[in-house]
Amino acid sequence: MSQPGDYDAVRKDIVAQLKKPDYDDGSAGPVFVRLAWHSAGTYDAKSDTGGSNGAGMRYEAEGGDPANAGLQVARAFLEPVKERHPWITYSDLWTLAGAVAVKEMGGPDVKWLPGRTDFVDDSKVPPRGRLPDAAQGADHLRHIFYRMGFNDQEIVALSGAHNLGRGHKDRSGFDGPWVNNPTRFSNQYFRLLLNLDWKPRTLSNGVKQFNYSDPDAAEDEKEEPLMMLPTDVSLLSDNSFLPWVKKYAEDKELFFQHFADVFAKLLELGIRRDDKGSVVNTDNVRGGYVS
Ligand code: HIF
Repeated sequence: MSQPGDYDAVRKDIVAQLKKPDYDDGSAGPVFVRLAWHSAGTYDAKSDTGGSNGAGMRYEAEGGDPANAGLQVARAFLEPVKERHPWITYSDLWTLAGAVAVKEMGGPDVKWLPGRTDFVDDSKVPPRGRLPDAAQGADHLRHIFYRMGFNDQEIVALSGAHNLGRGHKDRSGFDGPWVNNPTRFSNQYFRLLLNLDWKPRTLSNGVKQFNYSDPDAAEDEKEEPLMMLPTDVSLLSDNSFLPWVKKYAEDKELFFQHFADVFAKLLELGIRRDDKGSVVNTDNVRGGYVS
């Protein structure tokens, strides 16, 4: 049990939880990043609802959303950290785990601030349907991410997180990693998106994605194909998105800077702070705090 406010102790324990030799590609990092993003990505700027404040995924209404399939694994991996530091809220823990995972996998420092509170019941959980549908295209991406308050450059910078992890047939129905080393943060996603010959594929479950297999690999050395979602590929055929894909493919430093900024912005959606950094809008947490 650490002192309340000792976020460095929490960070350390999150790092310890990342190593998972028997899970996926050996790291819980990617699924932590997805947990952090899905907790924040329900934000709607107009109604000022949703976002990471509240940790609504603890409730069936949000946690059971098919868009969140698989994230119970990430939440379970973080449970021992919560047990060791019971003073931290789930909403802080899940967002911090995303920032720590990006850094540990070789990515930039994502600025993270504490102070989120957890809903005491499910009455404030945002409606389902706010997270993106990977089967769609550029218009849909704008619809979803403009709603949160992002612009086109930010949408592309965020997209670089698909350098991490993989699609799982038993979660989203998509299958495979985006890059060869899916636990290392880099700008490889953009380089592969631009440079490989992505072929449409319909999987046995009917899901449509894009695949790439090395045509020169010998039959017995064939690696698992790489994949792109329809939303990823849509970045290539959009005049406003494409220039950013090219910039980030060429300039890893620029991508890292922009990603750090935009991921930090994502984790802060819907959270208002005073000039000391304390969260002031706990009023949307009916009944006060749970931690
Ligand atoms: Fe993902 N994303 N995401 N995503 N995502 C999946 C997996 C990850 C979208 C769909 C999917 C972002 C945007 C979008 C990560 C991080 C981010 C999967 C596969 C789908 C279908 C889930 C599974 O089967 O396990 C769509 C349509 C998005 C709009 C562009 C963010 C920018 C890229 C915001 C983001 O940070 C991560 C990490 C994973 C890998 C999870 C894993 O368990 O390995």
